[in-house]
Amino acid sequence: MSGQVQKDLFASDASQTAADFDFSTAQRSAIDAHSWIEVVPGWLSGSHSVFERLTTAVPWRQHDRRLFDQTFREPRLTAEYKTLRNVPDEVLRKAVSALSKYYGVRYDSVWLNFYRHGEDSTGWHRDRFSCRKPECIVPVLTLGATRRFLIKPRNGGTSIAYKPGSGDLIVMGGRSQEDWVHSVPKEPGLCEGRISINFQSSEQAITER
Ligand SMILES: O=C(O)CCC(=O)C(=O)O
Repeated sequence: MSGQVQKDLFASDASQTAADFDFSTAQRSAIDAHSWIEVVPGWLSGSHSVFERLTTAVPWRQHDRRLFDQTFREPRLTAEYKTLRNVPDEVLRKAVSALSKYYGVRYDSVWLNFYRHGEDSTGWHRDRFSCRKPECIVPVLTLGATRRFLIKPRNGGTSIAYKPGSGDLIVMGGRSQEDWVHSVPKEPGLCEGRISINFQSSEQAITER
């Protein structure tokens, strides 16, 4: 199908939701000699309806985290599905298959984040639960509001900013979990929520959080 975008219609919501199984909009950029970011704009169309469904279907929880001997309430809600058949939306289960096929990594669990508004955020970190190998491929799908996604060298340096909108994929590859850290900073005044879905593979990682 040269020059034509192949959309795979998901059975659950065929008129609304489709993923670009050809990844025809994918743009990969090296961020250093060993790490890359791939942006796939508009990978999932109909993403706002998936966002709406997940806000109510997922058992969101707010966790306490320990950092430097202090406990703090994480400013976002999260959930994890360690078994794909429990993922409460067929669109996401199909997304897992599409990503596994395209990137050659068997994704077998998903971690979800719900940033309810601009005061929710996540600080600089590596995805240690998605990646324990020197090189990994970690896709993150955005649903809902556009938020800034920043990535900067772990040893210091200037950050690179991405602005994934609803349905866009950001894929961190190569040594981007080893040599880089990423964050989603607060955006005061923003009322709209954002869900991000982090696709995990036990081939690449440990699974306990
Ligand atoms: O929300 C995002 O885009 C990033 C999520 C993330 O890095 C994480 O869950 O560890």
